[in-house]
Amino acid sequence: ETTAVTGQAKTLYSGTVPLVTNSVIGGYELRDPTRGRMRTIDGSNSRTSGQIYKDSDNVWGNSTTLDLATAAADAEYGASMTWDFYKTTFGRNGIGDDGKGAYNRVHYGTKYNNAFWSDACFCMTYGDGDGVNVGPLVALDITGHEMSHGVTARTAGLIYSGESGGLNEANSDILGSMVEFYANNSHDTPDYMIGESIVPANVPGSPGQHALRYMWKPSLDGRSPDFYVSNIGSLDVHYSSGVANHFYYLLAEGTTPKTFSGVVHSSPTINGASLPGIGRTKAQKIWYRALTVYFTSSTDYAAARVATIQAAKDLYGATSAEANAVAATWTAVNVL
Ligand code: ASN
Ligand code: ZN
Ligand code: CA
Repeated sequence: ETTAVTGQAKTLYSGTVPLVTNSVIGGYELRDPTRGRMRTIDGSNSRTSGQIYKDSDNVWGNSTTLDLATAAADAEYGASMTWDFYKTTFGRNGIGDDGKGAYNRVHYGTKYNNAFWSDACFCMTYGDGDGVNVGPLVALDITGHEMSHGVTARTAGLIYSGESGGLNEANSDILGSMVEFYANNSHDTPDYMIGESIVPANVPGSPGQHALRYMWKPSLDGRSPDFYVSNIGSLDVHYSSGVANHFYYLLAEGTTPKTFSGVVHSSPTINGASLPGIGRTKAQKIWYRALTVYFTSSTDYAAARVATIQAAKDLYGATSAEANAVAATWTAVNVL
């Protein structure tokens, strides 16, 4: 009893893009019957639940925060791209691999500077930001990040503290940025920064590139180590993630500096080693196989090294260049 139709989203960060919505009596609702009925609800600045977005002309938002449906358009678009990324790249049918769409809740609280996944509601929640440090937290890499927390919860179950917590966070940054590459949106071009679209250019203390995290050189955030240190598990999970983010960048792209979104990504290695990079297509397959087949709730950095090498051997052969590259790349970020 759903009727899929194509509408238009006038997003804040990704330009005007098509959206699949549901035709109902008197108009449309922001629910996608072709992607597990995933939908977006309006938090109305409260912290309790809200109502699904409805519209009379199937054009959602107006590309500015003045229209309350704009953040909803971004969230629904980001969730569609994330759904398609997992389906196309890994054959995964939604977060739980059961065809069921999660839901988005936007305009949560007042000036709320965060976004989060909840297993309890099987939903993503997005704040509007205070407009000084961050704007609405609904850009592609953020939606991909939050939905990937759902995938982690349904697969490896990495505990959200210590080294496993850093790997949990890194998984969300890694696959969130791969969503950005998958979408390849001309208004939010792909890169290895996390949250660059939501950080205003003039944010105090921002180190030039203006993002929350920098995968090729995590220390650009002023907090994350670039290389493994034995007490890394005592850091906040959003900083202990840096070493795995750095590993993934080097595995995919290598050490020759590359420019993404107009920013030169020049990545250090602990031993000065050069790495060629095996490309995103292979790197994401290796990472996802490790996550879904070998990682457990207590996987730490040493175990992640073993797991990703095994995943590469499974996919490309025991003596493959890819398996050797995984080992050499962990070594280059001091995970031995
Ligand atoms: N936005 C944060 C994250 O997904 C929320 C949190 O700290 N869990 O990592
Ligand atoms: Zn996270
Ligand atoms: Ca990004």
